[in-house]
Amino acid sequence: MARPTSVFRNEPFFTAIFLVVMWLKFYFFDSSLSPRFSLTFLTFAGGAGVLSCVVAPAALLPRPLRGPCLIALDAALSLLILTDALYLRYSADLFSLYNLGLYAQAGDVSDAIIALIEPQDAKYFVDIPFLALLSRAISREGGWRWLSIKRASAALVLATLGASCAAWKMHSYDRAVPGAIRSLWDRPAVAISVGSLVYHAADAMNVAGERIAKKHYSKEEEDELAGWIESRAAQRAGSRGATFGVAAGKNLIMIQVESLQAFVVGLAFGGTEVTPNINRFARNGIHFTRAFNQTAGGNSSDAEFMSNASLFPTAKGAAFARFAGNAFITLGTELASRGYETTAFHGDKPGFWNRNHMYPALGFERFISKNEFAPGEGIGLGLSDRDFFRQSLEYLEDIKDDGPFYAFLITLTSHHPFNFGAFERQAIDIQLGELEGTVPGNYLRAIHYADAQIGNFLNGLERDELLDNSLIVIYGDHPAIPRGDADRLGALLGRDISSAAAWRDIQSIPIIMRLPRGEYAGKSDAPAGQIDIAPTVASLMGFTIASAFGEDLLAGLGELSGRETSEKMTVFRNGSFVKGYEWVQPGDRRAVDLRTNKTASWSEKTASDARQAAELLAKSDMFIELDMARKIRLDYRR
Ligand code: GP9
Ligand code: MN
Repeated sequence: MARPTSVFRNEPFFTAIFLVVMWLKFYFFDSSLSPRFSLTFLTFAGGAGVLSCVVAPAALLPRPLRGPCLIALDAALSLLILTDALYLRYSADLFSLYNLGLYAQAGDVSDAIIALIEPQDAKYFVDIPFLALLSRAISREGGWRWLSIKRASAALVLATLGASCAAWKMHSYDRAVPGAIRSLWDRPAVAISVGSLVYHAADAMNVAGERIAKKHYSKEEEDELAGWIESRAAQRAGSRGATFGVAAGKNLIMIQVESLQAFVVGLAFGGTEVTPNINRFARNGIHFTRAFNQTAGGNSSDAEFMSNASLFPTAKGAAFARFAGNAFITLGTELASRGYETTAFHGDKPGFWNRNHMYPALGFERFISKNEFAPGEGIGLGLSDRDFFRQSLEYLEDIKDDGPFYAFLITLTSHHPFNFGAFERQAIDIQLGELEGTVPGNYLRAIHYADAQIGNFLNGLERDELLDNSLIVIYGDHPAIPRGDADRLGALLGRDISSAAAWRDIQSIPIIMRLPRGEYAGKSDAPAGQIDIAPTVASLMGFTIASAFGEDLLAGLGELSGRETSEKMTVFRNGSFVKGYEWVQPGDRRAVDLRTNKTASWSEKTASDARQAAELLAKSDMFIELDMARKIRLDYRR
C-alpha cells in the first residue's frame, strides 16, 4: 500500500501547478506579441483547452514515466515558445509546421537565429528544474496515482473539454475573419487574436488534416502527367508568335498592384482621371482588356504564385503556406539561370503569406521586405507605396549596371479598407463628393494615390534609362470592392452590376505589358487570366515555362494577332470559367453571355469544356502535390 502523501507532493497538485505554469508562460509570450493582445475569457479557455489536451494523455502513462514525460513536455513547449520568439525577432513571424526544415534549406541562418537569443528568454525555462524536483519528490513518496477506469475517464473528459474550448475559440475567430484559420496568412496576427497555443493547434490541425486527406497518385498517373506537361511544352515551342523573344536580354520589372481592378483604368471621376499614369502606361503597352483574377484562398499570394509559376492556386489554404518546400519552374528560376539578378520587393513583414519561405522556391535570390527597407512612412499594413517605390528605384539604380535583372514589386497601400488617413491629400487628391466616406470612394482615393506612386516610379525608370531597357508588366492582384457595395459601385459606373454575370465581369483586373519604346502597343481582347502572365512574359523574353498551366497570350490570340479568341478558356479555382464571352458555371449547369447577361444554352460542348476545366485544375493540384517540377527533368529550354 502506498504511503499517505503530503498535500503538495501528489499528482493532482503537480498537474495543477504544471497547467498554471505552462499557461502563464504562453500568456507572457502572447502579451509580448503586441499591446493589442487582450485576454478575453474565450482566449483564456482556448489556451487552457489546448494545454489540457496535450497534458491529459500523460495521465494514462505508467507511473514511473509520468513525471519525466511531463517534464519533457514542459521543455518541448518552452522550446516552442523560444522558437516563436526567435522567429519573431528574425522575420516578424511565428514558427509553422509547414516550414519545418525550410530554414536549413534556405541557407545558413541558424547562426543568425541563435545570435538572437536574449538573457530574458531564460524565463521560459526557469520552472523546469523546480518541477523536476517536485516530480522526483512525488515519485519518492509514491504520489503518482495508479491507473484506473476513473482516472482514464477523467483524462478523457479533460481532453474533450479542452478540445471543445480550443475549437470554440478557433470557430469564433474564423467567423470573425473567414478563412484565417485555414490560411494563417499573418501568423502573428492570428496569435494576437487567439493566443499562440490555439494558433499552433490550428497549424498542427491544418498539417495533419492535409496528411490524412492527401491524395495518392499511381505511378501511371504520374507518368501521364509528366507526358502531358512535356507535350504541352513541345506544343508551346511550336506555336510561337511574332513577338517571341522581342524583349530577350531586357530587364523584367513586374508590378503587382494591390486591389487594382480594371474598371478604374480610363475612368474619370469628378473631372479627375483616377489612374492617369496607368492609363498612359496602358496606351504604350499591350493592354489585355479582358483579364480575370483567378485567385483563391491565398489572395495576393495566389496572384504572385500564378504570375510567376503559372500554376493554379491550391483548392484549400494557400500554396504559399503549404508548398514553400517545393521546387518550381518560374520566371525567377528561368531568368536566374540566364544570369539575371532576381529580387522581390514588398513593404510588409517578410512572413506575411509565408513569402520569406516561398520566394526562394519561386526563384528570387533576394527578398527586400519591410525588414530590409529603411524605415519610412508607414500606411496601413506597411511601408507606403511612395517610400516603397522610392527605395526600390534606388536599389535598381544600384544594380542596373551589374547585368540584367528581374524586379518583382508588390504594392501595398491600396489595401482594403482603403481609408488610411495618411494619403498625401494636398498633393494628390480626388474630389469624391457624395462618395466621400464610402468604400468605393475610399478605393478611388487609394488607387489614385497608388497610381501617382507608380507614375513617379515610371518617371524614375525613364530618367535612369531603364524604361526602354526593360519589359514592364503591371497587373492587379484581386478585386477591391466587396459585393455589399455593388449598388454604390454600379451608380458610380452608371451600370447595373447587380446580376452575378455583371459582377463577374466587373471584377476583372488589368494586365498590361510594356515593351521597350512602347513597341507592339495595342489592346488585346483575348480572355486572359493571371495564370497567363508568366508564359506570355517568358515568350516575350524568348523562353518558355515548361510547366505553365496558362497560355502565351501573344501566340496568336486576340485582336492584336487577329486570331479567334473563342477557344481560349480562363479557368477559376471553383471550376467555373470564361470562354470567349461566356461565363460557365458547371456546378449550376449554367452558361451566361457576359455582354448581354443572357443565359446561353448548355450543350454537350459546354459539358466537355467543363470537364476540361476540372481536369486542368486537378492536374495543377497533382503537379504541386507531387512536387513534379523537382521530379521531372524536362529539356524545357529548347
Ligand atoms: C500583405 C499584402 C496584402 O502583405 O500583400 O495581402 P492580401 O490581404 O491582399 O492578400
Ligand atoms: Mn492583395
